[in-house]
Amino acid sequence: MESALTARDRVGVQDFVLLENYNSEAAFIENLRRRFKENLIYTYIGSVLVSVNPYKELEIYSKQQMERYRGVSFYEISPHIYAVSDNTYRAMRTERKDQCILISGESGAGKTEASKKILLYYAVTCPMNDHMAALGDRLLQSNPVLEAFGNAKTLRNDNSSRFGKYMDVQFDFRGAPVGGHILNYLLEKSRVVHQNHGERNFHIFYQLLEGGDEDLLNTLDLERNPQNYQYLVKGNCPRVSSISDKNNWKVVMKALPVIGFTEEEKLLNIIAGVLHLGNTQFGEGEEGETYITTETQITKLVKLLGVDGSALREALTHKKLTAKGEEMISPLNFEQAISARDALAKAVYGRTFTWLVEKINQSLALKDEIYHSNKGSSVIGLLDIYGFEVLQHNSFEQFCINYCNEKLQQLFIELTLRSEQEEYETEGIAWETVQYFDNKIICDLIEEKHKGIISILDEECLRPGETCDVSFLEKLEDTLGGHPHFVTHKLANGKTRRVMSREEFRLLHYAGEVNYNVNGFLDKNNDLLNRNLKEVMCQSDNQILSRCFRREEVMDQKRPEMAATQFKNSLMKLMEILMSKEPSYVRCIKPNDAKQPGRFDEVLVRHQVKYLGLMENLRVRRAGFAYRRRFEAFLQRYKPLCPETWPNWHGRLVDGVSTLVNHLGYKPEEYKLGRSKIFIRFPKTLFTTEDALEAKKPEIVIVIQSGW
Ligand code: AD9
Ligand code: MG
Repeated sequence: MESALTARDRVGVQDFVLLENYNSEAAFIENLRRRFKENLIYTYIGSVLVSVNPYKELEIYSKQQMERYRGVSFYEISPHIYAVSDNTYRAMRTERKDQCILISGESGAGKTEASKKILLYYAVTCPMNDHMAALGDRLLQSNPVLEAFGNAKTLRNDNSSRFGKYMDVQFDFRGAPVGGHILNYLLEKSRVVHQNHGERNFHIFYQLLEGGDEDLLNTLDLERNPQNYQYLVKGNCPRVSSISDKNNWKVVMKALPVIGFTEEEKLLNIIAGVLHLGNTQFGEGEEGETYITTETQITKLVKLLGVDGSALREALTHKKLTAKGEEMISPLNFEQAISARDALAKAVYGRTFTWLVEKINQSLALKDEIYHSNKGSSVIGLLDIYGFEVLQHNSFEQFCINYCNEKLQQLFIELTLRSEQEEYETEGIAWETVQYFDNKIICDLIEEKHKGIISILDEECLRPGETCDVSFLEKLEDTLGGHPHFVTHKLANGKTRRVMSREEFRLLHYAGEVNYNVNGFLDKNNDLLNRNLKEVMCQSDNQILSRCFRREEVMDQKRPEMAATQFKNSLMKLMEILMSKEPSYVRCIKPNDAKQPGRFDEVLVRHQVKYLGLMENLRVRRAGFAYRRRFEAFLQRYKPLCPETWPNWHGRLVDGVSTLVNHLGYKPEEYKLGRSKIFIRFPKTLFTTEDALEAKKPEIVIVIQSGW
C-alpha cells in the first residue's frame, strides 16, 4: 500500500479528476510537472488527453506499444495518444458514428506530431488487404510532401505548419481504411517573398538546393547556396541544426511516386521559377519608367514557367486596366513593379500548393467500386491547424491564425459543455452548471457581419477613393471603440501596459493579448494579381500552371471574395463538418520556449493551462461526478473484489454493479447509477477500489495460474 502511494506521489495521477485538490491550479501544474519529469507526457482530464511536448524521442511509439492499446479501455492502461486513437476508432465502429479528433495548442506544442502518430496507429493496426495497405501508405506519404511545401522554420517551431489541415480517413464496414480526403486552409503565402529574422521560407526550397543533384540544379539554372536567392535571405537563417534538408529531400522524392505523382519535373520547374522571380530586379529610368535590369532572369523564367518572354516582361512592368469598356496599359512605378513580382510569386506558389493537395486527394479518393459497395462506412477526421502565435511583429497572417484558434476554442467550449450536459441528461442524472469564459464575444468581434473586423476590412478594401491601412485602423476605432476586447493607442489613452504604436490594434484573445500592425492588411486582404500577369500564366506550357490559372478567371469581371472573408467562410464550413461528428480532444502544451528537452517552464505552462480552459474543463468533469464507467466495464474490472460477482455475474448488469458496490461499502452519496453507467462522485472512492484490486492481484493471478 505504502509503495503504491509513493509511486503515485512520484509520477502524479494519470487522470486529473483523481487530484485531491482539483480546484487548485498549482496542484494541476505540479501533477503535469511530475509526470513530465518522468517522461510521462500524457495525462487525461476524463476523456480529454493533455500532452506536453517532450522535445526528445521517447520509446513509447513502437509497434508493440500500439498492440498494447488495441481494444483496451482508457482507464486500464496509461494515457497515450494511441488510447485516444483506439477509442475513437472503436467508437466509430460500435456506434457507427463519424468521429473527429481535434488537436489544439500553440505553435510548437506538438499538434502535427500527434496527428502523425494517430495516422500511423491506424495504418499499422487496422485490418487491411493489399489494396488498403497501399492506401495506408499513401495517407502516410502525403505528410512529408505537404510538410515540405507547407511547413517552415519559425522562431516558435523548426517545423511549423503554415497552413491548416483537416484530413478525413474513410473506413469500410470492416473497419479497414478505404479512402481519404484533405481540406487545406489559408497557406501563409507572404512567407514566399519575406521571412522575419531567424525564420525561413518553406522547406522545399532548401531541400531542393541541398538535396538536388548537380544535373538537376543545372537544368533548373540553380546554384546550391541559398544565400544567392533574394527570397531565401530575408531571415538570414539558411540552415537549421534540427533539420536535414538533404535527407528530407530524399524522403519527399520517394513519397511523390507513392502518392501517384508523375509531374515532378513540372513541379520543380515552378519551385525554381519562384526563386528566379525573386532575383528579378528593376531599375528606374530618367522619366520614372520602370524596366527590368536582370534580363537573364527573364530567359530562365521563360524556360521554367513555360511563358512568353515579352508578355512577362511587359506584365511585370505594366498594368492592364479596363476603363469604359476600353483596355489601357499603364506603367508601374518601381515599388509597384516589385509588388507585382511578389504578388506573382505568392500566387504561383499558393496555387501550386492547392493543386498539390488536390493531386493528393485524387490518389486518396475512394475508388468508385468501393464507394458503391461501401454503404455504412464511417469517417475519422483529424484536425491539425497552425497554433496560436504572438510574434514581435504581428500582421494579417497572425490575425487569421489566431482567429482560427478562437473558433476552435469556441467549438471546444460548446461541445465539452454540451456533451457533458447531454450525458447527464441521457443517464437521468441532475447536474450543476460550471461557469466558463466564453470566447464567443471575441469571435463576434472578428467575424460579425457589418460590425466585425473582417467586414470593416473588406469595406475599406472596396471603398472608392483614398483608403489605406491607417484609414482602416480609424474605421476600426470608430466602430469598435469601447469593445472590451479591442484596444488601440488612441482608445487606450496611455493606460495600456505595453506602449502601442499608432499603427497597431490590440485584441484581447482568449489565449492572450496580441498587437497587430495594420501595415499591409489591405493589400493582403485584397490579394490582387494584375490581370495581365494572370493572362501570361494561363498561357503557360507548364500544365500545372495552366491548371492553376484558368482562362475563365481572367475573363470573369466579378471580384473574387477577399482573403479574410474566404478564410472566414472556409472556417464556418469546417465548424459544420466538425459539429456533425463525435469529437475527441488532444490539448497540447509547450513546456518551454527554447525547444529543449527536460525543461518545464511553470509560468509558460500555467498560461496555457489557463487559456486552454483546462481547469474549467476539470471542474465540469468533476462538478457532478469525477468518474463514469459503463456497467459492463466496471463489473469486468472490479468483479474479483466481491465473491458474488466473481468470476462471473449472471444477472442484469445494473444489479451486478449494485451488488459489487454494496459489498465494497460505497455510501449512497458517493455514487449514482444511471441508465448504462455508474457515476462516482469522489476520486478517493475509486482510488480505494483500485488499491483493493492492486492488493488482490497476486491472489487472482495465482488462482488463474492454478487453473481455477
Ligand atoms: V505549429 O502550430 O504547426 O507551429 P505544432 O504542430 O503544434 O506547431 P509540432 O507537432 O510541429 O508542433 O512539434 C514541434 C516539435 O516538437 C517537433 O518537430 C518535434 O521536434 C517536437 N515534438 C512534438 N511532439 C513530440 C513528441 N510526441 N515526441 C517527440 C515531439 N518530439
Ligand atoms: Mg504543426
